[in-house]
Amino acid sequence: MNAVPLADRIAAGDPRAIARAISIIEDEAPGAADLARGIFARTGRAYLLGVTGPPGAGKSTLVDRLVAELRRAGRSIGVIAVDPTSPFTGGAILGDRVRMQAHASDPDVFIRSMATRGHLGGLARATGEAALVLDAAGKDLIIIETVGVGQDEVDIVRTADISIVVMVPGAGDDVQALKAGIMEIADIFAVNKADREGADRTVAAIDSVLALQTFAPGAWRPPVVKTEATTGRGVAELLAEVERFREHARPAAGSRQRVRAEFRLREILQRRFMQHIEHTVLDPGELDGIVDEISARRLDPYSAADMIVRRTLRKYTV
Ligand SMILES: Nc1nc2c(ncn2[C@@H]2O[C@H](COP(=O)(O)OP(=O)(O)O)[C@@H](O)[C@H]2O)c(=O)[nH]1
Ligand SMILES: [Mg+2]
Repeated sequence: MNAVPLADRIAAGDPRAIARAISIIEDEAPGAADLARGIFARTGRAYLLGVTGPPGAGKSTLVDRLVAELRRAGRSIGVIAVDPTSPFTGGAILGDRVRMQAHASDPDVFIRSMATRGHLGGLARATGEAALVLDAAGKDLIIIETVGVGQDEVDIVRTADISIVVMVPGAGDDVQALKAGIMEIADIFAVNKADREGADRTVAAIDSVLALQTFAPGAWRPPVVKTEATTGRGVAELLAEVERFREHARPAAGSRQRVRAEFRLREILQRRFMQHIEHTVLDPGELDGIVDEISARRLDPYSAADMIVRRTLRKYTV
């Protein structure tokens, strides 16, 4: 037992306390909710930057460059790398650690990899709460790297203050593919590996998709920036666009905070209600039985849900 409460050690920026707090939240260990409650009042200052894109696009390399630039500007940084591999297979997580080692001895940079599997309450929740910990620890900027595929990842990025979508030459030159995917969430496009053949074509393809959209007067039109993460070319331009967006979105910053607040509340409520229904309203194992009935087509899920809601309400009416 440590004499100083964990929340206070987090507030002091103690890296070991931060690491421990994130583990508690990630594992949904006892005390996770109390911890989140304890630090919440100290959050709300950090700027959340989402970096998303296909595996191998150079996101981690780019994040590493962004961190270096931002450190030069004196900002303290937290990085959450959401990795597609499990922590047991190592691979990409180890890769991220090694790549980020340049910052390993810098107390103002905290880097954490998170696995995409094994979060009972969902990856978006775990990531959001890890970001809260880093926010409470006083990090100015929190970068969240995700692979832009699943709904979880899209949810993560949607709750960030800004989203950079990383593309590479060749991939996504097909306009349809661009339209279908994560285009809608991009505040800035980075065409990384600009040293490769076809970068201008990719920029043009993204521009042509943007040209199909109508932007209200004064609305933000996502810029497309060419980067070369391995050499650092274009990274200063990318950061300049981040700053420009931040200024542009400043009047709406409250509404982004609100989106995040609503997302969080709805998520917690859903979880709480489900837990309540499973543990208090239904008998042990009853949910499984209902699922069996539905899967055997003897019961439809709508009637089943109605029945469960009615039973829940009945419990509280005399
Ligand atoms: N040629 C070239 N390679 C790059 C560039 N950026 C990253 N890479 C390489 O692409 C590979 C994947 O990079 P990584 O950052 O792990 O991609 P992530 O999966 O998106 O995080 C690595 O071998 C990087 O060295 C770039 O701008 N140009
Ligand atoms: Mg990566």
